[in-house]
Amino acid sequence: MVGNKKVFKILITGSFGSGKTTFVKTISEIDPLLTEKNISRPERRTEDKQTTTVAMDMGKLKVGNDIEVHLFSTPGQERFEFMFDILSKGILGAIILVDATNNESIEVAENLAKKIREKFDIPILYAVTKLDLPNAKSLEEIKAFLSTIEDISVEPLDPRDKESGKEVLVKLLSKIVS
Ligand SMILES: Nc1nc2c(ncn2[C@@H]2O[C@H](COP(=O)(O)OP(=O)(O)OP(=O)(O)O)[C@@H](O)[C@H]2O)c(=O)[nH]1
Ligand SMILES: [Mg+2]
Repeated sequence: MVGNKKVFKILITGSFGSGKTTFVKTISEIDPLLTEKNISRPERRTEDKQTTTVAMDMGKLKVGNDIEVHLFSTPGQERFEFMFDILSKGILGAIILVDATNNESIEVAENLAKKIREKFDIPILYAVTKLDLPNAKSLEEIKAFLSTIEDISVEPLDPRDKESGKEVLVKLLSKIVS
């Protein structure tokens, strides 16, 4: 609590390039703290994605009059995995992004959910990105793949779109306060 304000720390995680940084940039009301560096592995670099997160993204927004949300998002590359423990300290909820165009993203998301569940008893949501792209799996297909994991709902998300981003965040917040 800061005055009457409740501060909710939320973790955003998910596979490389699933849209974590885009999500924080889109919904943050402050200029977000970003740690982007040029991608060193050429096979991971595309015209649309030249940089990757090497430490974290941090953004903030207000929801209603008395909730302040602090968003922390992880790097997606395996070699920065150690940041997970640092960033997840004190989180009240987590959003795991699943890239609908990348099959590996599903397995990564499930492993992240397990990792969060081992340490925290908090609400988690899966948010599926890139559903508009021609090579994307459908939301239903992704739901079917993820259905073995207990009580984590699967929502569509376009991290480039503020309304879409806020909708997903509010769904998570309502689970936290209920
Ligand atoms: N068409 C489309 N593009 C998307 C969508 N979500 C994300 N992208 C694009 O995919 C790229 C994602 O890049 P980032 O936001 O850097 O992803 P990230 O998860 O932070 O990546 P790392 O930090 O490297 O793990 C950006 O170019 C986004 O514009 C989507 O729903 N539709
Ligand atoms: Mg990033």
